[in-house]
Amino acid sequence: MPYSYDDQNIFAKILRGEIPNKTVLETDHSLAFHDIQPQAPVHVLVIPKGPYVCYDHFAQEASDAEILDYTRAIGEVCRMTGVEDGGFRMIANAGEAAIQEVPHLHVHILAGRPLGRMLQ
Ligand code: IU
Repeated sequence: MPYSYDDQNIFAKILRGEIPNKTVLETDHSLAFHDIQPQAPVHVLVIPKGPYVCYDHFAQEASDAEILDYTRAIGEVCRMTGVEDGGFRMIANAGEAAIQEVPHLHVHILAGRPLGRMLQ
């Protein structure tokens, strides 16, 4: 399925420096920042810098360097936020069924409280 990327989405504006963010980590191909409406004591979003709508789009079209960088950035944020001791949850919503609000791939990292047994 071909994906079409909207470069006016809010994360594209953050990446262009048009909107501020609370950065946790920046690498060559990835940016991690605090969610503006945190759902847990730790709620960080990790995004690739490239124009990818969702994980499927990213996996199909990103370079090996981007995929390696993004994967490692997510892991590093897990360590930096100190969430490994108590555990954490990673979520990436895609499309309407998952109620993806921002059409730029983002992984949520949630931690710091009991997160329940099941995804809602
Ligand atoms: P979703 O998976 O697309 O539903 O998540 C989008 C997230 O982006 C959500 O948790 C918002 O609070 C968050 N967010 C943000 O951090 N900064 C913004 O300017 C906007 C949304 I709009």
